Amino acid sequence: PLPRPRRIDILGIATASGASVRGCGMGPEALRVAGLVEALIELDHAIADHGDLRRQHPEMSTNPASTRLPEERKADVLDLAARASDAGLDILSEGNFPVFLGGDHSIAIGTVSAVARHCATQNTPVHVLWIDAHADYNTPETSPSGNLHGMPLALLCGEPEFDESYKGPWLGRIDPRNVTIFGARSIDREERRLVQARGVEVIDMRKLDQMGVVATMQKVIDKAKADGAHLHVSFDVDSIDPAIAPGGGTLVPGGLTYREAHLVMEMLHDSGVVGSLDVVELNPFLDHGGKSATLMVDLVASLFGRSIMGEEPGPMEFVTDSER
Ligand code: B3U
Ligand code: MN
Ligand code: MN
Repeated sequence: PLPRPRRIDILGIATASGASVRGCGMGPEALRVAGLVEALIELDHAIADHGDLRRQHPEMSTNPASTRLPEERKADVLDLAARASDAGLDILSEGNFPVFLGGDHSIAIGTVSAVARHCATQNTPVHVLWIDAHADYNTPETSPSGNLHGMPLALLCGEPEFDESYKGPWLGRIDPRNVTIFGARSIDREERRLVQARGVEVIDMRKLDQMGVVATMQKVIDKAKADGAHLHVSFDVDSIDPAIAPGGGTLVPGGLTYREAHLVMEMLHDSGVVGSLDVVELNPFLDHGGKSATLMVDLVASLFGRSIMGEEPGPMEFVTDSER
């Protein structure tokens, strides 16, 4: 089972600046209202909630549609990424398990950067499991929308099309060959060319239909274990089928079922290789009565040891990256 972290530290990054649909800035609060902290306490975990990072000033737009252009939002994304990176690094340095609540998926620029900076001090490789309907591997050149939530992986993997203006402790911190995208079913043409060229592992929905969760996830877990890696899980709510998770701004039909998603989390728990988690793209404004938020809380609980037969939680082991 997942070696028990000293403490699970929750940090919200309340922003939609990486997206063109607004509302996922309310994600952290919706996850709290849906009982995230209570669910983890019920599993006997120690919890600290650090509250939310957010922009200092209310959202303003100069364009008539009252939606700010991607270029106007970029500074917010990178500012929050820098703050999330530092806050995440503090949490990891103390030996705690960060759970980052988005926010759109651009928050992963900061969160994964925190993990990479921490693991560099421990000589531990970082593997990333990106559970998502999308690949989020566009560059400013290939992006059809200009939205940064469609680009975090490409930035973290050091695609050369990100110029000086994107510099920070995230550029090129991740080896694309240590990234697995899981649940994909909407990848742009140029984006597909890039992930293939860089050796990113893509377990798309077709592969999942054919091979199932167990075989595909076991490969991800075995690879991380063989490498002695810290596995960062970045969970985009839109990976799940819109019928059971309608609370997202960029829904794509044909997603993970309820049981598939839980099995992923249960296997990750049992593997003991996960060291950090993002929960992103939950849009409470579009959700149906908290349905998606509640599902996400239940999935996080599965990752942290909730099981149907309710086996006793393991001993409160303290694991650090140097001990992996
Ligand atoms: N690939 C498209 C759409 C998209 C990616 N991630 C989300 N949507 N959430 C893009 O804009 O890059
Ligand atoms: Mn995403
Ligand atoms: Mn997505």
